[in-house]
Amino acid sequence: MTEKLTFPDGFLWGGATAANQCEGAYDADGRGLANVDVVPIGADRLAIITGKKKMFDFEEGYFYPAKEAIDMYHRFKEDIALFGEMGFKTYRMSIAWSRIFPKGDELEPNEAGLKFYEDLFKECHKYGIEPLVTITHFDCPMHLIEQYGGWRSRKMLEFYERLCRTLFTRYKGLVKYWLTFNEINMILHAPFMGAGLCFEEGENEEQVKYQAAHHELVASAIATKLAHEIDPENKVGCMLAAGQNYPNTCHPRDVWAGIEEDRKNYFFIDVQARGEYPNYAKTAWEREGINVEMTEEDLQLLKEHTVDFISFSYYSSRVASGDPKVNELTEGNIFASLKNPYLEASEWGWQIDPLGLRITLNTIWDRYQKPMFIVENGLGAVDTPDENGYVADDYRIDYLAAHVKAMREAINEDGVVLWGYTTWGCIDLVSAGTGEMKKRYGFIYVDRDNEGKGTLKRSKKKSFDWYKEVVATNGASVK
Ligand code: P53
Repeated sequence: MTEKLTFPDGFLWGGATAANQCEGAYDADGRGLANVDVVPIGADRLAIITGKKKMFDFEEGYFYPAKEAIDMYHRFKEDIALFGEMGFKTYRMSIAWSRIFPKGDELEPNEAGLKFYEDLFKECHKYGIEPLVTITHFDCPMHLIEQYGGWRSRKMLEFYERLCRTLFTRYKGLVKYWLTFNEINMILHAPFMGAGLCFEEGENEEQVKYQAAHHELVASAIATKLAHEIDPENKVGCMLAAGQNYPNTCHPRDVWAGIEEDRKNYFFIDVQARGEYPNYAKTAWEREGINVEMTEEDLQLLKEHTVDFISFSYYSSRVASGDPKVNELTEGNIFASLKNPYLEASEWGWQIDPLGLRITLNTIWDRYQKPMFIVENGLGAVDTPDENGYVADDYRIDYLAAHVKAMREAINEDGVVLWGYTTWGCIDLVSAGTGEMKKRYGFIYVDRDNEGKGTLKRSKKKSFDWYKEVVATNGASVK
């Protein structure tokens, strides 16, 4: 029997970006300041995004790449035309909260911000591109952080609800796919970037993080409820930074460590997809003296308003060990992982594992039986353009082709349900982890460097035509 090379009809091929990493125009048309604006490139970035060092405004001596980013705010028509040329069926992007509510706690939205996204969505539809909107991709208005402490405060439920109601009402008919929080598990790893959290000396950080996580989970349930009420056509998804943990050896204690590490991440999706806090979390909180305040009404919202689909980012698998001596060696990364001797790694040390994507798809499917959407995948690499801005990025094509095959196998051979695939940073943009421009993911090259120099000119890489063919043949061109 010959292998089936195409994807299911209507499969949503596309690309993904996030507002703060591409829009720039950080103070245009009434936009307010956000946490994602004040994270500089350089040595202090990790301490700032993890909430260990406070930076609440721009400071002398730092460069803030999000201020201008790739200026998509002013160039979205050109950029969406290029997405259209590649045949995108969907474009995943995010809303900058502080364009809509500059401080976050106003009662009335900023019309200029609403108009910007309305124009952008209409531009997508011109090319038959269905927008897939992340309501919050790491961003939180600075005023909400200074005034209320970000997601540690229950007040956030009210502000987030107002944001969602405004978006669902205004964009009814223009948008039907929504994600509530980008990489919701990032709150554990980069709490300032993920949820506007900073810690005080001597504070129980785990307690603060899980209380904030509870607020986000309830906010996500409220958003799901509202989305369905306002337009029954709406589909709402959760979003996980995924990647299976493999045991470092077949020693049972390493297998157990892998399960425990995975649970730290699936914890969020267990609540969003199944509607209840899992027992392993409740017992762990009790053991560790973590007391998360929640009401009966919260629990009912979580129960009744689970997500329609599960989306995730996948770059790499991870390796976990139950041996304390082995673990000592790996502290300090956002996502600590041991080296996998069977895998090669990117220039930034991210281990490349296409079969890991098939494993992850199957694990998530087995756990939840809800449709899935891969909303980020790709290779961050150094690109060297020729004088015309052309990059022969065969390494990126190889990475993506291998992952496309892995998901095709998961669909056609294993029977998982997958709605679509959006590659990360379909146009070069600022790296979230490092703040660099040099770490590029795009099919479209953008002339800008780590110091903010460059013309911002867009040009097509080799992968541009490659992806166009993949979309046009519904995957069959990948052999
Ligand atoms: P960058 C770490 C691990 C996994 C996903 O990341 C991550 C991160 C943060 O660095 O974030 C997602 O830009 C995120 C995007 C981000 C992308 O992965 O560090 O949703 O905003 O840009 C890639 O190479």
